[in-house]
Amino acid sequence: MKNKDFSEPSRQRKLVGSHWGFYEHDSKSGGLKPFREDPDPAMFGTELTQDRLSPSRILRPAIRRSYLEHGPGTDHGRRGAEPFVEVSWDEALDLVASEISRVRQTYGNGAIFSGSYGWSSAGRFHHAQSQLKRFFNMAGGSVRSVQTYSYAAGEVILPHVIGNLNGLVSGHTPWGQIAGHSEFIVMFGGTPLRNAQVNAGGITRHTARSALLACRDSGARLLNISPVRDDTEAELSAEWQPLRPGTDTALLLALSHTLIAENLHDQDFLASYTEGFETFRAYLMGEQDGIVKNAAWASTITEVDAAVISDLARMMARKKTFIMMSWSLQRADYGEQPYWAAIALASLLGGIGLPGQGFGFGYASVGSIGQPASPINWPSLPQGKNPITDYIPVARIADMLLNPGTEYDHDGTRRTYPDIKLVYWAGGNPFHHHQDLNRLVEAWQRPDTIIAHEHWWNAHARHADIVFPASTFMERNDVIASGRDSFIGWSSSLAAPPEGIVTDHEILRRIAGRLGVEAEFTEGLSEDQWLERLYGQACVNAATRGINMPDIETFQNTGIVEVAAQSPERALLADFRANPQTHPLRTPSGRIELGSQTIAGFAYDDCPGHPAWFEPKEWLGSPVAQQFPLHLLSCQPHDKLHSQWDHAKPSRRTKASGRQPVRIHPKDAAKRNLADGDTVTITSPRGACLASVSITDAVREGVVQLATGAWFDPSDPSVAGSLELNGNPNVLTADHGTSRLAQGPSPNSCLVEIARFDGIAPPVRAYRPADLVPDPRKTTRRNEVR
Ligand SMILES: Nc1nc2c(c(=O)[nH]1)N[C@H]1C(S)=C(S)[C@@H](COP(=O)(O)OP(=O)(O)OC[C@H]3O[C@@H](n4cnc5c(=O)[nH]c(N)nc54)[C@H](O)[C@@H]3O)O[C@H]1N2
Ligand SMILES: Nc1nc2c(c(=O)[nH]1)N[C@H]1C(S)=C(S)[C@@H](COP(=O)(O)OP(=O)(O)OC[C@H]3O[C@@H](n4cnc5c(=O)[nH]c(N)nc54)[C@H](O)[C@@H]3O)O[C@H]1N2
Ligand SMILES: [Mo]
Repeated sequence: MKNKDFSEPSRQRKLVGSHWGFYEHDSKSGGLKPFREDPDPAMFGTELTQDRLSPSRILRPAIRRSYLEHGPGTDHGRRGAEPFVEVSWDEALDLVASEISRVRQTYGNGAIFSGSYGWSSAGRFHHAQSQLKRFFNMAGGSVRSVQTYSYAAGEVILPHVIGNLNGLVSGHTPWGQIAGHSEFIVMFGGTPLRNAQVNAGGITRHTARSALLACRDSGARLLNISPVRDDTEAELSAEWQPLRPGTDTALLLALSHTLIAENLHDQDFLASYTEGFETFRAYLMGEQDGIVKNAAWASTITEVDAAVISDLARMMARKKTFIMMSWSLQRADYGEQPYWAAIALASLLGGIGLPGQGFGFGYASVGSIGQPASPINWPSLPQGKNPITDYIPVARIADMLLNPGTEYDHDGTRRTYPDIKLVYWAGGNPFHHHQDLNRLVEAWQRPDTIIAHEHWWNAHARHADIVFPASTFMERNDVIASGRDSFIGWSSSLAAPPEGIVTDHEILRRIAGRLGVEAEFTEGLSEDQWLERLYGQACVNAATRGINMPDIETFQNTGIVEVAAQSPERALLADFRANPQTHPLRTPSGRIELGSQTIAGFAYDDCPGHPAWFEPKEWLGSPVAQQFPLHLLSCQPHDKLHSQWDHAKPSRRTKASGRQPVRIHPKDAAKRNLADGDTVTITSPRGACLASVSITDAVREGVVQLATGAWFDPSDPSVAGSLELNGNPNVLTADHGTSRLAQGPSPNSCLVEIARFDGIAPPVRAYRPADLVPDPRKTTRRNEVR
């Protein structure tokens, strides 16, 4: 009998792959319709084609006026406040090539920053950031960034505690080992399905909803611990335990304290599988600081009843308990701590490595968490080697630009910020992702040159000197695959880009030609040949696992090849649990480190050698709350991915009076005399934006929620810190590292005040194209002739 390694659909179909799933070409409308095999498709994707050619689209290369007149440097004009001049492709490409050469010759490649953080589009070849990194690696290298905005604090703390990133990025206990096994699922930050619509690199079938429903149907008790009730879907009928934002660590410590005080902790597990319990216990008992981290202590911090905390600990000890925690909790001051404290609590409960027990981070944060891993290593664009070794933690971008030469700490190292002269960004939007955008605008004035590839005249493009228009994901073919999913897909171009617009690869190829490194960059391959090579590599990787893949024509004609997961589903750390001697963790002790000598050795005042509670710089218990009494949570938007396609219908439809809605509790609204739909000013110690009021008791009192993604729209870009008009929360958030350990972003520690905006609010202008003016050099020349 022939063994079928892949499922081959009987009919031909054309698909487009994106971070939010696959869609089928709809030959009738010329647009996209949901992929019929996806049980729970992200519907917003079907409408995006309508705004592909919206007025926001960048159609030609463009250069900031003063930059065109005066060249690189910081003496002329203000980035973000100036009109642009459209120029020919040749002129823009020549200019960029000569500027890269100038910076390399004058300062060296260490003065070029190509971190270019951002999700760009799905697709293994046309991944803009990979293309850019490959380009610079062929041209002498550049300074890059490490970690993510998603889970930087988690990325740094986890290797110290469990030796790798399993249970955070991949390797989670699969859903099949939770549903039917867990009796009690405690979800810190909930499991909001709006986020599971999305998955970096794409997703074939959205299964998070059915996985959660299976947990419910198996009879498990579900508890949502969050300031926001609908962080679990209503259909799950989960219980809700609200708490003050940013206080989960105190709650987790008190749960641990209760277990120990009542002798409910699993001492065998602690003895065999953990290191440093005694350090942690002494901290909980207050042996050094005199503060006992008990339920009463945590109650004043979290505003959760002490009796509720103690009962919760007892319930956790009695039932097979699984601890889920969203990625959002560590995107806050001291974000390392809730993760470390959650692992400590799971260790005290003793179920780590068993089905239905233990911990995991990010279930429903993206769609693939808990899906069985792909048996095949999917290929991606080879980036080559970067001759420059310098890097920054990703969220320290403004610090770097504002403070060249300054020292800072990072995970046990002492580093120095480089002096960056040229910033090149393709496929990310720092004016979406970074905190304290008013500060970023000032930092953005520092380099000699800023180059951007974009589709739209968003703030990222508007704050650059030289802008290249790139084709969108629906205007090119690509190979789609996610490391956490068992498929490889072929994305077929739906429409040609506007005339003259090319791919990121093609833009970089043309610059590489001017720098004399085209052959290195392309290896002599066309884009089609690169796609063939990537698929060929996938076939080779599959063959090493004994899996037979279809030929490329079949692949392209059917759009998706799915391979069955081969290995049996295993709980996170199952091997370690089965035998800690033969499967030690990659920590210094080989065990789960509840106390870490390594971290203690760094002697950081903001991250000691065990899980600990620190008051966030901003939270409802801090002095800042006198003036700014509301805690702002900036969650992910349900109607789009980050800032992508904010100009398009699905996103615009959810706004009120054209602005991003801010959710507020009825009592907080009443205190401020606010009605649904009112335009309000939200103010923090750093800036202010407008938004539209949405009153709901789904948010806890004292908490407001404003999704990210509204395009940054300062009312007066010529001055620092003007009122933002569109409802972008990052003019409010603070820009400092989670701690000296991870230096991760901390947007969720942010206090604000809200007031009604009386009078006529200025209209949102974010979706208009940039001001395009005639070439000033031509005007001058004409004047000279006259
Ligand atoms: N306050 C607050 N801020 C946050 C967060 C939060 O929770 N709160 N979350 C953070 C997180 S987790 C993340 S990951 C970041 C996300 O931040 P980003 O990933 O930077 O956000 P995107 O909007 O996805 O930016 C992608 C940009 O690339 C462009 N683009 C898309 N495809 C292509 C392409 O093929 N080529 C080119 N050249 N451009 C392309 C899009 O138009 C868009 O401008 O935001 C972070 N910021
Ligand atoms: N539709 C859509 N999905 C997305 C994205 C998107 O832009 N759009 N972005 C993707 C990306 S890049 C990422 S990294 C993930 C992020 O995934 P997450 O980090 O999990 O997502 P968030 O929406 O930031 O936060 C989830 C919930 O955490 C709660 N929360 C916030 N602070 C606290 C706290 O202190 N304590 C507790 N207990 N709860 C808290 C908030 O109420 C919020 O609704 O989402 C991904 N999914
Ligand atoms: Mo993210």
